[in-house]
Amino acid sequence: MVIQSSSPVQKEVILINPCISNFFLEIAFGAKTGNPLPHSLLILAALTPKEYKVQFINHKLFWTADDFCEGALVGITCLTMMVSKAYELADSFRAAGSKVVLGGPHVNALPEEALEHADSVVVGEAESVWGRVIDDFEKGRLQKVYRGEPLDDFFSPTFDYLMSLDPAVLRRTGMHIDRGCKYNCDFCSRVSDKLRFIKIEQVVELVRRAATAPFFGLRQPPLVFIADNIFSKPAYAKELFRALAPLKIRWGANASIDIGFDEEALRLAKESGCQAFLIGFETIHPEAYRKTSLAQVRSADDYRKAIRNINAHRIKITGSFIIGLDQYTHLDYLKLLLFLVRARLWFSILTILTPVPGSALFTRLKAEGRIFSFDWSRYNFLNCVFKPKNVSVFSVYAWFVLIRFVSMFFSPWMLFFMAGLFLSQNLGLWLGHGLARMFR
Ligand code: B12
Repeated sequence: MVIQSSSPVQKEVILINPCISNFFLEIAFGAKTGNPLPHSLLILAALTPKEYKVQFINHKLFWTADDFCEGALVGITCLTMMVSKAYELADSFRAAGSKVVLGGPHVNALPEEALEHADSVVVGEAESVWGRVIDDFEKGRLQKVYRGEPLDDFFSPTFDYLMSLDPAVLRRTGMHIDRGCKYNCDFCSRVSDKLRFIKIEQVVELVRRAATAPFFGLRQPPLVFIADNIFSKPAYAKELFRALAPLKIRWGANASIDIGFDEEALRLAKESGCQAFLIGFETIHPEAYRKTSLAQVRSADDYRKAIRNINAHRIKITGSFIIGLDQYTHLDYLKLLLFLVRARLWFSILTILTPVPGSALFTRLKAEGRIFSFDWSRYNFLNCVFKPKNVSVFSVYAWFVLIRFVSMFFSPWMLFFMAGLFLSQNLGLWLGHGLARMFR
């Protein structure tokens, strides 16, 4: 997708979210997530001076030599699974005579590697440094590394820009509400852990605006809150739910399992239009993570209690589980399979443990000599790139396929949802792409 904003002046910033290095996965992930424009790029656009023409390029599959222009400032956001493609694009833009700046979780973890393909890298959050990057670009003195600080009020500088966007774009990209996380799971690699929230009045204004987007005369689909965990700070979450209630929207968000034990939070969430939570259960051994090991959660049975409580408020649950954790033996995989069969989840997500650079897991497994592939294009959560502790790599794949396949039949919405999404999005995507190319 390419979105262009019109401006008479020719100074240009090109902001790119690359596609996944594997073509088939790109199509599958696109069908699953709809490839929303990442907030990082919206933020960079918001912080770019008005006289610049800003062009977004999101998951563009096919590139021609004409796409690589000279004289522009090119910013590319990098997740690990996309970084090989990002480096390829960066090399081509630099060869054509543009300047390239890389940022995002992968670059944050491995800036030296990224610098082999870029003029500059931004380590950390961009809000405090993007203005300086632009200024240095104009003066022809780009530095190698810019270190961004996590600002307390990280959101106000981008608020007006977001409010000026087409409500349909706002709705599709989701509502960003927090930064950081109160947990510190070893497999996670966010850029900053410092927990901060957007002012509730700002969230409400954005939601109001997004709610005005037309949706083919139909009722709008639920709005997604882009949060690591909407229940990071229960007091904030409850205040937000109260403020959302009068807006009569429907919404969904990531949440942690502790919300399942807070009756007031569940009631307020439902009254404010909550339809579903995505909960990272990760493992049937709750003691493995602070996020899942609570006074109320000592075993997989306690998970079931939380699931029942949430379902009792007519809120659906998508449960996310990881295959390949060190604690798992064959018996545990069997228990996980049985858990998913009995859990009555609306939808379940299963991924293979992946030690992304920047995570504590990456540092530990690397030090233990257990990572056998550093080919980042394989870091897509469907490959096992390390030697598991108690079972073989083959067993990890075998359990992954078996559990995924069997659990699918016990979560009927999963079949329905996947088929619907796959058909509608891919037809739309391919038709749109074809038409766009024909009329170019
Ligand atoms: C929301 C989210 C999603 C949403 C995306 C929605 C959207 N509109 O973007 C959805 C659900 C689609 C999603 C999917 C996936 N996600 Co996700 N997601 C997140 C989450 C929770 C927040 C991301 C976000 O918007 N943060 C806010 C933005 C503003 O922060 P940021 O991206 O870090 O950007 C800042 C800086 O990094 C920097 N920056 C970033 N890019 C650039 C570029 C330049 C040029 C510059 C100068 C600066 C810069 O400036 C920004 C502003 O300060 C993060 C966790 C986290 N907190 O980061 C995981 C996270 C990004 N996701 C992750 C993963 C693994 C995935 C999936 C692969 C999961 C899966 N198995 O399906 C898929 C990928 C699908 C795809 N095609 O992209 C990992 C990435 C790890 C890695 N190193 O690659 C993260 C970090 C979580 C984790 N477990 O570690 N995700």
